[in-house]
Amino acid sequence: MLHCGRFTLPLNRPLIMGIVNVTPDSFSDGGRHASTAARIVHAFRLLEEGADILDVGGESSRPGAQPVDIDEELRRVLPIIKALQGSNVPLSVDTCKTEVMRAAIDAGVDMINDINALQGDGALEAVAGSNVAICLMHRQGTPQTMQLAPRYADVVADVMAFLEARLAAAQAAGIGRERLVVDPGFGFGKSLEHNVILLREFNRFRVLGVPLLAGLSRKSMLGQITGLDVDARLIPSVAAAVIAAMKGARIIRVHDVKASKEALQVVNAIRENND
Ligand code: 9MG
Repeated sequence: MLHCGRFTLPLNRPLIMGIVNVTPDSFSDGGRHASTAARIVHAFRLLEEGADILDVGGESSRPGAQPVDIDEELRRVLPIIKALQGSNVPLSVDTCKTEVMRAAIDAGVDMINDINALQGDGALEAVAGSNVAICLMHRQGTPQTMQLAPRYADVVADVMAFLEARLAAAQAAGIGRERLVVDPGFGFGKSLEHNVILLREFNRFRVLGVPLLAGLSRKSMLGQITGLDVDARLIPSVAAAVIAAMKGARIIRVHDVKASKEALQVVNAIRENND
């Protein structure tokens, strides 16, 4: 079970987290859902397709993306969060900014997805007193620098040690384990080889004892493997989601909810209960 704001989520099958980008420069939809109204329509479509959680993000984290200021990020995400409040689905906000976390929690989100693993000033304190779930993700570097020269002594061991340390920091700040999720952060300061090893060895992260989230949807590692452009990566994305689910991921972050959901129905049918 994951305690996630207004919800207690069973994790006996992998959940689908649908991505709602509210950015003009996200790598995978290139600002296609331009207006707030269009993004809300898009979010409701993801719900119809079977998303279990929606993840709303106002700052792109693609390699090379430029940071946005707090006011702009709030201007992007808050209208979407408010519009989705009545939809009875857990809402996550994808942000590293403490002020955005606080405002989103006040607006009623159920989860914080922080690609900086609550290392920002005041971030642990901002979420500790709430009841939201938190995804702690590993990354090396920042979106501006992360793909320049990623280096690890042992990528699985290094990522594991980081996630262990962030879990300990979160718990020391008063955040119960039942609210915590971890994610090795595919594509965040990782070469193709690092990403491949992380996915191959994904099940090793289960030793951390909290639910695992995997985000592989349309990522460049899939383009490097297949030679396909970002818009043509549906099948590789679904394949990666299936692999992650088979190796123990409990939340899969995707753009293509319908296709991922159908593929995971097959995974669920053949998975053993404790797989
Ligand atoms: C915001 N964002 C982009 N990619 C992501 C991933 O792989 N995991 C998580 N938790 N967030 C992501």
